[in-house]
Amino acid sequence: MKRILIVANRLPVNVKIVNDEIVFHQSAGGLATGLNSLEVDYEKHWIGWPGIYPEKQEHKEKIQEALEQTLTHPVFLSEKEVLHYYEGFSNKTIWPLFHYFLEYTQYKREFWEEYKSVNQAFCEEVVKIARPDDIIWVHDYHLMLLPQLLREKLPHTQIGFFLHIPFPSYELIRTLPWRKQLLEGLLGADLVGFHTFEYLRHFTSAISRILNLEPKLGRVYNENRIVQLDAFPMGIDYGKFNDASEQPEVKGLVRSFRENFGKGKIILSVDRLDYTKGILQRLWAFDRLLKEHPSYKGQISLLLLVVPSRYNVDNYKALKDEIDKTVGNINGKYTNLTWTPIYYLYRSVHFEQLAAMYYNADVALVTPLRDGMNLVAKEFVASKKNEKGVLILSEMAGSAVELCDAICINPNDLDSIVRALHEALQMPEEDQKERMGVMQKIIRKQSIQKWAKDFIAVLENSYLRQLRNEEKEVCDTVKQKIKDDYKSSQKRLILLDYDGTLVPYIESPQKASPDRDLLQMLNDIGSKAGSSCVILSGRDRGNLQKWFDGSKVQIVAEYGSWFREDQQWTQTCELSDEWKEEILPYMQEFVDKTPGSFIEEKSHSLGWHYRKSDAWLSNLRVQEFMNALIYPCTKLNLEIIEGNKIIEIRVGGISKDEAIEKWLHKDNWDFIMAIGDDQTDEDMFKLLPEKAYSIKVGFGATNARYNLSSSQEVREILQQLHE
Ligand code: GDG
Repeated sequence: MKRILIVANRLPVNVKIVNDEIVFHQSAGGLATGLNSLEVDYEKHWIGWPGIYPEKQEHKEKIQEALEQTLTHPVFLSEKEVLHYYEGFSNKTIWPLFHYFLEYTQYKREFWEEYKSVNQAFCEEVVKIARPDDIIWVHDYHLMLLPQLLREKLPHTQIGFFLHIPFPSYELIRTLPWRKQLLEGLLGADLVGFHTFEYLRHFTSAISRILNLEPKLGRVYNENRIVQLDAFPMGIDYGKFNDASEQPEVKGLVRSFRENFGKGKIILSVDRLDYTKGILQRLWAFDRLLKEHPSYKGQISLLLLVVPSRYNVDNYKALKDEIDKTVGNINGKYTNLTWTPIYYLYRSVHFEQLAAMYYNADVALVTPLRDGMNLVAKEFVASKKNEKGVLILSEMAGSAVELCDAICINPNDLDSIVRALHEALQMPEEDQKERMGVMQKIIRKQSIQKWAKDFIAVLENSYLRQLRNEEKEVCDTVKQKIKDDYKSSQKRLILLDYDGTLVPYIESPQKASPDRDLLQMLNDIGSKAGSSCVILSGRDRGNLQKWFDGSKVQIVAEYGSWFREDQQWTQTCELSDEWKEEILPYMQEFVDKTPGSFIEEKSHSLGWHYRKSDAWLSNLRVQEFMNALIYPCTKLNLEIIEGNKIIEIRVGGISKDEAIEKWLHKDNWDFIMAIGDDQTDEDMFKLLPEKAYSIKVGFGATNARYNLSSSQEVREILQQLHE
C-alpha cells in the first residue's frame, strides 16, 4: 500500500506519563480528518514532537513502541531545543515576522542555530522511516528547512510543503538574516502550497528577488528541479459542524445556553490567545458600541473564549494581562444585577460545547490583525444549520477571500467594527439567511477533504512532471554515449553558445571572459583533425576576437552578422547603423529610470542589460520598453529580442540560422552536438538533424533533446571529449 508521511511540529496525539505508565489519546484535528478522506488508500504515518520530555530512556522507548502501533513516530526534543527552536525561532522570529509584527521579531543567532539542528533531527527521523515511493508532506513554519534537507537525502521522493500562516511581503522577509536559507529550504519540495494567492504572490516575489529565480505560471526551475507553487485554501469538516446541532449532547447544551442568556443576542469570539487575533481591538470596539449605542445595554453579550497558548512567550503573558484588564474594565463599567456584558472563558472547551456556542451565537466577531486562513469563521458558518447568524470577518484573514458575504472589516478601524456590529445586530433574518446560504455553499465545497485531495493530486502531478524532466537530463549514460560517439566519429561539429553556456552569467558582461582552462580546452577540440568547434554569440566581434585571438575555434558573432573562419572575419551582409541614433535616446531613458541597467553597443545591435536591477522594477520596465520601442523598431525594420536579462535591438533579417545552416552543410558530419541556453538557441536546436545531440543549459520547455543544469556541466562534457 502506498504510504503518506505527515511531518509536523506536533503529533496529533497527547502523551502523558501517569504513575510510570504511558497514557495517550489521539486528537483528531482538521488535518487528520482531511487526510483520512483521501480516496486512494494510503497508509498514513505521522512524524512529530510528542509534546513531553521523558527523562528516562525506558519511557522514551515505551512511548515510541506505543505510538508506533498507531503509525505515529515521535521526534524527542530537549527542553533547550524547544526553548530555542519552538518558542524561539518559530514563535519569536517567524511567527511575528510573517504576521507583520516586526516590533516583536527577534533575530537571534542561537534561535536560528537550534532551528537548523531541530530541522536536521526531523530529517533524520523521516529518513529512518521513509521508503522510496512514499509521499512526504511537511507542514508549517516550524519546518521550513526540512524539504531541502530531505531532498539531499532522498533525491527522488515526492515531497510537499504546506504553509499554514501568511507568507508576508518581500519588505518583511528581507529583514531576516536567514531569508535565503529559509526560501531554499522550501524549494526542496516538489510542491509548496499556501492558503491564498496573495501569499503565493509574496513568495514568488521573494524567491525572484532573494534567490534570483524566475517563477512563471506557478512553477519555478530550481537548478535541475521543477517546483510547483499553488494556493490551496484549507477548509473544514463541513458535515461534522453542520450536523453537530442534531447530536443529543449538543442539543442539550444549546438549550441550557439559551436559558442562561435569555432573549439577549450573543456575539461570539473564539481564538487561541495570540496578539495576531485582534482580541483587544474586538474588546475596544465592543466597549465603543455600548457607549455609542446605549440601547444595546442589557440586550447583547459578548461570549469571549480565549484558548491558552504559548504562555511561555512574554508577549503572550502581557497580552493575557491586557485582555484580563480590559474585560474587567468593561464589565466593571456596565454590569448590573441582571446583565453581564462579557462572559470571559480562558480555557479550551470540548467540541460539543464549541458547537453549541457556534449554533447559539447571533454574531461571530472574527477580527484578526493577520491570519493565514482562520478556521473559526468557517466553522461558525458551517454550524448554522438554520442559516441564521451573521459573520463579521477581518479582511486580513485568509478566509475573507472565500467568505465574501461576511461583513468585512479592517481590524485597525474600530469604527468599522462598531458599524459592522450594529449592522449585524440589526440585520433582518432574510438577509442573514441569504448571506449564510451563499457562504455555506462555498465552504461545503471547499472542505478539508477537498483541500487534502487537491494538494496530493497536484503533488503527484508535479512529481510526474519532474520525472519527465529528469528523463531529458544528461545522465551518466548519455554522457558516456556522447563520448563514445565522439571518439568513434571522423567528422565532428560542435556548436556552442557563449554566455550562460560556456560561462555563467555575471553582473557585468565585460567580465565574463573565458579562463585559461576553457580557452585551452576549446582550442584543443577545435584543433583536432576533422573537428570544428564553433562559438555562436550575440557578442561584439571585437570582444570575441580579443578573447579568442589565435584560438582554433570558429566564431559567429553578433547573432550571425559576422563570422570568423580560420582566423578570417567576414561580414555576412552590409548593414547600416544609422538607426542607432534614433533608438539610443529611447533606451537611455530606460537606463535613467531603471537603476542598475545599462546599454551595450555592438556593431549592429544595442543591448539593454538589466541583470543588476530590481527584479520587480525591471519586469515592469521590460513591458514599458517593449511598448515604447515596438513602433520605432517596426518603422526602422529592427528586431527586438528578449534574452536572459537583456533586450537586444538589431537590424532585421540577421540571425544565427544562416551561419548554422552554413556549418551544417559544410561537411558530412557524423557527430553533431549543439549546446545553448537561451531563446535564440532554440532556433538552432530546430535546425539540427534528428541524431544530433542538442542540449539546453537550464530547465524548461525546449526544442533540445537534453537538458543540463549549468555551464560547469557543459565543461565536464567538453572535457571528456578532449581527454
Ligand atoms: C493556524 C493559522 C490557519 C479553538 N478553540 C477551541 C477549539 N479551537 C479550534 C477551532 C479551530 C482551531 O482551533 C483554530 O484554528 P484557526 O484557523 O482559527 O487558528 P490557528 O490555531 O491560529 O491556526 C490559521 C490554521 O492554522 C489552519 O491552517 O487557519 O490562520 O494561524 O479549528 O475550532 N477547539 C475546541 N475547543 C476549543 O476551546 N474543541
